[in-house]
Amino acid sequence: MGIEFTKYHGLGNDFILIDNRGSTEPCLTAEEAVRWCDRHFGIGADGVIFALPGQDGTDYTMRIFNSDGSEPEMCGNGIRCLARFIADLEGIEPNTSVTYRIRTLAGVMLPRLEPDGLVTVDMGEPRLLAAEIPTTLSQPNEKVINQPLEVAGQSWSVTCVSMGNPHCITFVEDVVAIPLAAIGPQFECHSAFPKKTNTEFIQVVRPDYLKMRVWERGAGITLACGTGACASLVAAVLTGQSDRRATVELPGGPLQIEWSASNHHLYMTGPVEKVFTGRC
Ligand code: ZDP
Repeated sequence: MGIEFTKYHGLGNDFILIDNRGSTEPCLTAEEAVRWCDRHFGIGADGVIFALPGQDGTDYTMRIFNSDGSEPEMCGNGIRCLARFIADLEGIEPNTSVTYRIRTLAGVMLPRLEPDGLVTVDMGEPRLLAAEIPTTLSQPNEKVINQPLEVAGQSWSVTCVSMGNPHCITFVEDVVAIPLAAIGPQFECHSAFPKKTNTEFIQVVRPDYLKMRVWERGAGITLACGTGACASLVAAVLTGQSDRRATVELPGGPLQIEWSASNHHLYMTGPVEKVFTGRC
């Protein structure tokens, strides 16, 4: 008995995937998801993702709980994992090219399994206005680019981008030197972010190569964050520091990110791996 699950990860950002095609509501409560994500008392993961039936012309719906039980609008690495999970459920041969239309709380996303095993996701357009992030760092209909933010007794110059979920990006000389565990929570819960925020520190190594460390809203330090990598490339382009196509190196490995100049969508390409299946 129990519920069958499969663990996948994208660059070490790990998720418990559940076949929830039989119902439009997730089969776990937020509290159960917290217990399943616990790395000592549970399965261990950065989040739980449910593959629900599609609606309004989409193939599937994605819902996700963070490891603290909060529900984010979107999840970049998670939607790559979801695409592979669905292909496995549907019995699609490995290395077949297939695109899914996935409904999320941030709109429709299009992950595509590539013949080489990588997954590319059309993440849609970034949102840049303060009201859309949301943040009070600028007037509601203005962008937040290199704005000062007081955290831990220091003034940081931050740029904010929404990929459906909120991101606050700070450019630094050396990402290794940032005391992430100490300051991450203070960015996440700063009063300037009414829905809290994901927090990325970026070191521009070259215009086509960025290094990133992340403190995720509701999950803390993770090895990778797909929406964060996309938001960070947008911030780097807006501040004149990078090309529209770059490699973003995360602790768990590299993602390829492109901000299309023609349709303004973000395209994220990276790996997915299945870890194991179990029952809980
Ligand atoms: O916005 C949030 O609350 C994030 N913690 C959601 C998860 C983001 C993720 N790491 C990603 O890859 O985009 C899954």
